[in-house]
Amino acid sequence: MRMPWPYQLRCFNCHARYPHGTLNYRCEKCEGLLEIRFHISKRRIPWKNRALSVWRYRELLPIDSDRFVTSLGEGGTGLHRLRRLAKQIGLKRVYVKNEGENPTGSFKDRGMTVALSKARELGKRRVVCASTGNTAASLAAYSAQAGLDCIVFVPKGKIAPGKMLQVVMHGARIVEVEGDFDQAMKLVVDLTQRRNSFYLMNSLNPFRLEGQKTIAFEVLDQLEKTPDAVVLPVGNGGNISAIWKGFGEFRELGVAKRKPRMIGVQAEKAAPIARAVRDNRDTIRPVRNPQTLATAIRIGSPVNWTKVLRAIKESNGTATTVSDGEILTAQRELASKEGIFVEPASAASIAGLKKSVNSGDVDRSDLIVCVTTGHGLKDPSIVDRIPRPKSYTLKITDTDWIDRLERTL
Ligand code: AN7
Repeated sequence: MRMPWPYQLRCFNCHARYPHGTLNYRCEKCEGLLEIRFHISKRRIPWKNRALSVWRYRELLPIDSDRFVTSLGEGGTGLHRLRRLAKQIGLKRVYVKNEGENPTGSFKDRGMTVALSKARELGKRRVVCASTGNTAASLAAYSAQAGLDCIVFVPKGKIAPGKMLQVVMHGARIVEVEGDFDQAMKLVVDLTQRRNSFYLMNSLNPFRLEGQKTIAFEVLDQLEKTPDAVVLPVGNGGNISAIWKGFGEFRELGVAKRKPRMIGVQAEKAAPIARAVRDNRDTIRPVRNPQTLATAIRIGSPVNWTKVLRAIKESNGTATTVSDGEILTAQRELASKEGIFVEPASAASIAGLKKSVNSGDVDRSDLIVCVTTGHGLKDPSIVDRIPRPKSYTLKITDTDWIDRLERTL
């Protein structure tokens, strides 16, 4: 495979530059977030004949040698056109980029394949993250393949059962923090700052975001045009920032002529980004003790907030909030009207889209892509929160059961 195009590590805030192998997660001068900057070349695009996947875009991924690549076949997820639900919402062209189709059932796999390959390139043996569940599940799987020590910090009792099962099954070491995600995140940042041997795999690690930007590349390649808006759930804000970066790079390359508006969706009681956007502030106020049944996005102090606010502003986008009830309704509608089963955090994108139509942030003629970030089977606990459908008991001695069944339909 070909080598990547030249790239640099740069401060998102003050633009200070750092060597590739830096062990910092923030700028030494101003504490800003770091990002990867490619020198994008307008040469012929080398990936046209490769299958849709994260590694299709090899030249735009910051991995120096293929020797260390760890992959489970991530990316290449479906872009599904909604018909019945789109009509109900009153829109003509709505697509779902269904990231639940990734190997561990969430978009995190895109970032993990790249960041874990980087960790191996840097000679790291021990990887660590704080997580509301999906990052931990993904990191555990990729670490298993690579044979690295994996330690995950999770808020005790606050992650979905399916995600916990994945972490256990893949053999990660689990630290259950008696607190929420934001507190777990602080502990992990502290740990990785004090001990260089622990490599941080949260989205503060800019290599993660490089994998996740391929969502934008794939959407452009699948649609063959630029959507008017991309709607997705926001927790720590890594994904919305990464996708925005991806659209920017394809624009620079000349593959796309335009860029979409980015619309972030948060749960009402865990909405520091949406509040800042609503109040037109350029900083966030962390939410203490955030609450939502969408545990994946139960985050009050998003580490990537500077990148998120810039993505929303530059794209002329916005952010909105949805209630837990609206999330559950959207989850069931997507499953029962379109055959797509996503976890509650992901359904927030659909709930947020409805809100945006009603508020006029989205036009009825717009071409929309909702990113559904994780699979519905991740969180079976939801079964207790939805009305059970009627079920029938059948005695096998009944002779007229077919007639009786027909009468109930
Ligand atoms: C399904 O796993 O933060 O805004 O620790 O699992 O990039 O944080 C998960 C986040 C959306 C929010 N949808 O993405 C974690 C974690 C699902 C998620 C998000 C998450 P970011």
